[in-house]
Parts: sequence; structure tokens; C-alpha cells
Amino acid sequence: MMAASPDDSLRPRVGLIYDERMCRHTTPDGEAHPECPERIRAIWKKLESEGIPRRCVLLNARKVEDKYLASVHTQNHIELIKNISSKEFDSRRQKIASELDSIYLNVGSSEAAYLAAGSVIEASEKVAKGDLNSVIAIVRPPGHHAESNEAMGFCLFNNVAIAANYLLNEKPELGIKKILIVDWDVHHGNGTQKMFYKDPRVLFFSVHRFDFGDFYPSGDDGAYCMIGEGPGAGYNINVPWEHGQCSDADYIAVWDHVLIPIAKEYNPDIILVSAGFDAAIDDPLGGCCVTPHGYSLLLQKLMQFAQGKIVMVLEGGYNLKSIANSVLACAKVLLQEESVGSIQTATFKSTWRVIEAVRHELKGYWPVLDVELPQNLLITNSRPCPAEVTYSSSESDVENDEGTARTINFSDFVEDDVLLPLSKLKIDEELVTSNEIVDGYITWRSLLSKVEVWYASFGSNMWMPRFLCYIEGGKVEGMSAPCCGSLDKSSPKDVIWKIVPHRLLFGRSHTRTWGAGGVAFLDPERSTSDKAYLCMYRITLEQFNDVLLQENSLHQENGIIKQMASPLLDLHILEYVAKNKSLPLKTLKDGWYSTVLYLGKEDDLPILTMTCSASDVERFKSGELPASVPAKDYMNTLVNGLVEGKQLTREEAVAYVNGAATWKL
Ligand code: X5A
Ligand code: ZN
Repeated sequence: MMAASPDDSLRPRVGLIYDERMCRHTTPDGEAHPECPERIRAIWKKLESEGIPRRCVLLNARKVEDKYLASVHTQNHIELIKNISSKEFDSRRQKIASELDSIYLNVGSSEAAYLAAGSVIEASEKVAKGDLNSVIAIVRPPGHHAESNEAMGFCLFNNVAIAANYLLNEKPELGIKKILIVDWDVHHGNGTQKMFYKDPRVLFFSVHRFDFGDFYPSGDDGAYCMIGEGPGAGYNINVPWEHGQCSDADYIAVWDHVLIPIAKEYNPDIILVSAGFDAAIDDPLGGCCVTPHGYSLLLQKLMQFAQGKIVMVLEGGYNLKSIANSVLACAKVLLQEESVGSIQTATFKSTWRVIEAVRHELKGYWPVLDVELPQNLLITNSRPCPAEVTYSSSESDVENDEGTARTINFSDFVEDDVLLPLSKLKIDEELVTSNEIVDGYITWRSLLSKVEVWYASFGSNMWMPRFLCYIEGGKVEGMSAPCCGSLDKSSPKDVIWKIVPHRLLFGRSHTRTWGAGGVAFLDPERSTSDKAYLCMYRITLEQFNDVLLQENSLHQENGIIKQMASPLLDLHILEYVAKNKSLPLKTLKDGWYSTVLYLGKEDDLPILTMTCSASDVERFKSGELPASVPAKDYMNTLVNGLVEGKQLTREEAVAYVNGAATWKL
């Protein structure tokens, strides 16, 4: 018998879980899929080749008991995952999977899912007890997208959420009262977020590619304004990247300026890492470029908390080499073996913008964030964003080129000498300059609150009290749902009327705000035989963005205006609209008022309005989309606007609206 060497007693005790049975979850007919068994095999092989397993404590995977699933998942969902691999489901399995979002299922899926969740419980319990310092759980299927009643995004059970619940609710004697979940998978951990949204015992932190809601799992759940609710307010932290290509420097900046300060204050009893490695360099899904050394630094920085109690749980990660090397680097950190290397990249400007926004959002809950970041950090250490914008070109650019909306680079129009000089837009020169210097340091709201535009309304917004709902929030008679209003509730600086040679159209037969009845759109094309009444409000570009958001019904979250990570219409885009007269905003493509129109100037300020897509205009004109007469309440609002605005008598106003609404080819 050999006594343990002194080295062994000093070395941290790191657990390792891997089980070949989790490889039996495969696509049913052997089709290729990024979330494949080779992922965990490649990681295991790499660790073996480096002698990691013999320096660790090997743990047995075990299946989760149903009762531990039940605090996180519905009985329905548990039954489904339990039974899905049985013979009786042979014929239905594929159909069930096809109805789910990004899920495949086979005879091995149930066992793998039970093992993955059970293994994370096992790992967490060992670490919580202090038997081990940390554990790496090399499990699949991944878990962080799985919601209470929904398998999605390659995830069946939410392994990390199940383990967190287990520690908090099943093992109070272990003394785990506060859990920090760090989700660095490139995708937002929507499932985990939902499970602890109102629970301050779990601080959920996710950094993920967001692309303004376009990146999987698309939508607004991953936005930085999602900060938790009720007692959980402030305990949900999202850091949404605006684009791909983020690298070590961006992640480290977020650690240093968001996560670490908060973690210090929160003082967790244990840390669970939803460790997807799909933000790794060369990952086919993530489009980011974090290196193994980068991951090792992220993990290293977490080890100062919770006495180093860390459970690292595999989530995504689809480049076999990258994930193997990344997990290896992390294993060495947990084993406290040396790690060498330096960060090779610079932080994106957009990263400082996102960090600022997140800090601003959370500073009420975490006073440590309530100080300004040093400016030199922002000036000296950043690189421009990848050349891409989030909207497509106006229809004139894609003529004869059906459906292939070209993505424009900023440089395509920013350097164009046809552009209006910024000074024409009445922006405080100094502010613009300082914004150019430090970029993202000034929030888009504070910048755009200094820019005024005319918002030209032609529908119900012509009635001032109704329009003010979009500014102040609330509703007027006839509206079925209240508006949330703008973050800037100040009244329009001026109101004037204008008649323009454009056709007013009425389409759509039902709206959220008004119920049944058509709503107004403006034909972007000029036609001298037509006239449309416009009630123009002088408001800030910040307010215009909030109106645009509300007109497109993208704000509905408990009547609170959804925070926009960045404006729908910023100064660059405004210049572009001014030049091209019309711009369909890709970010609003599902809204009815997704196209911004530029109608010229008044008092040297741009006149903007919003209408439907060019294709909808065509469909209204061709009769494919039936013209729809406005319902009584909606009609009244328009008439009130025209009458109170002293444009028309009541009879004339009714005739004007009816004329437009019953217009035929
Ligand atoms: C766990 C994970 C990604 C799902 C992508 C679906 N899921 N398109 O990385
Ligand atoms: Zn992922």
C-alpha cells in the first residue's frame, strides 16, 4: 500500500462524470446532427490522453428520480421524456420530435436524459457537501433551453435547473441558500431563466449571442431588460451580444465589469456553470471565437467565490476539437494546474455598449454597478463592430431580385457624400463628437433624446389624446389594451398639420388595440390625385423609437415598455432613410408598421412616419389584402383628430375616412 503523496493532499479534489450510455441518444436514422454522441466522446478522449481522469475523482452517472424532476418540469413533460424511448412510442416518436423545436428522439433518449440530469444532481451534491471541491459533468443531452413543459434546442431536461432545485429544496441540510448559475453557452439559457425568474435564491447570469433577438432561441427573453420579477428582481442578468465574433476580450470585459462585481456582493454558496462551448473559436453554430485559454480565465475568475465550489456542466458546443480543448483547459484550472497564455483580441465597441446597458439596468439592485466606467477603458481598448447592420435595404435596392434583401454594410452609406451632414439634424455638436470618441459610452437613449423629428401621424394618432398614450402610457376610450408609453414621457414640443399627396389605405380586419375593423396605412408612393392629412408631432428620436416599437406590438410585457438594446432607428439609419425615402426595418418584419418613411423636412427637422411593408401595399392595391373599413371606435378617433385639429368638419372627416377605406382600383 502506498501512502498518498503530500502533493495529492494539496491538490484540489475534482470530480469527473462521464457515461457512455449518454451516447445512445442519437438521431433516429443516423442523420448528421451537431449535437452528436461524438461530442462527449471527444472530450473524454482528450481528457484521457492528458491523464486528467486519474488526477480526478470519477463519479458514477445515475438516473434522476422523478420526484426531483417534478419541481422543475410538469408531470406531462416528465412522462413524455420517460416514455418516449419505449416500444409503444416507436411509431410516434418521430412525429413528436418534429413538432418540437430543434429536438430529435430515439430509443436511447430517455435514458440519456435521465442520466444527464441525475449526474448533475450527483455532482452538485458532492460539491455542496464538500466531499469534492468541484466537478466537471460531461453530459448530454444539454439542458438549458428545456422549459418546464417543453423540450427544445437539443435539450430534454434542464439538468442545471434540476440540480439547483435539488440543493435548495431537497437538501436544506447542506446549507446551500444562494446559487449562482453562470451560463456561458453561446445561446441564451431561456429555460433556466424562466425557472428562477422570481427566485432570489438563484442568481442566473447568461451571456449569449442575441443579435437583437434574431439569434436562437430568438425573441426577447435574452434581452438585458429581463432582470427577474418580484422577489427575484435583480437576480436575472442577461448580457446579450449584438453580433457574432465575440472573443476572450469581450467575455473578460463582461466578467470584470458585470459578473464579478455582482458575484462578490451576492456571495453564492455554490456556482453551477452552464458550460456550453459553442462560443468557442470554430464552432459551427456560435460564430464567436473564445479560446480554450479564454474559457480557463473565465472559470479561474469564478473560483474566488463559494470557496471554489464549482460544478461545470456541459451544455452546447459543436466543434469536437474546440470543445475538447476547452474542457481540458477548464479541467486544468479546477485542478489548479498552471495555465499560460494571454488575451490576443480587443473588446468590441458594442461590448462596452452592452456592458453599460446591463449595468444601467441593474444598478438599482447592485449598487456596486452604480459608478461610471473609466472612460479610457472605453476609448483605448475597443475595435469596431463587424460590418453588418440589422436591417435590409429598401425595396429599390432589390428590384428584380425577389426575396434577396441585401444586407448593407454601414460603410455602404455612412461614407456616402449624399448624406445629410449630422449638423442638419439639430444635434448638439459636442454630444455627437463625444459620442464618436467614446462610442457606446453614451447610451443610445441619452443621445437620441437630443435629436428631434416630426412624427407624421395619419391614423388614430391624429387625435392627440390617443397619440399621447404612446408617450405617457395608458389608453383612451375605444382602445382595448393600454399602451406602455415611452421612457421619455415629455409632451410633443409642437404639433402642426400637413397635407401630402399620398394615398391613405385601410387594411387588416382586426387589431390588438381596436378589436375588429381596419387600420390606416400610407402608400409610400406620391400620387398627385390623392391627399392625406398628417398630424405632425415634434418629438425626440428616442420617443419615435418607442412609438415605432409600440405600433408594431413588440412591447407587450405586462404593460412595461420593453427595453431596446439598441434603437430601431438611430442616426445612421435616419440618414439612410432620409436618402432612400423608405426603409423596411428587418427587426420589425413581423409588425404591421415595419417600414419607416421619410417625407421631407419641416423647420429643418426630418418628417418621419411608419407604414406597412411594400409588399403589403401592393397586396392592398391589388385587392389581395381586402380593404377594411375602420370600426366605430377607430373611426371616431380619426374623426376626433381631424375635427379637434381644425382640419375638417365632422361630416367631411367621416367622408374622408370612408373614401379612403372604400377605395377601389
Ligand atoms: C444547447 C444548445 C442550441 C440549439 C440551436 C438550435 N442548443 N438551432 O446549444
Ligand atoms: Zn448553445
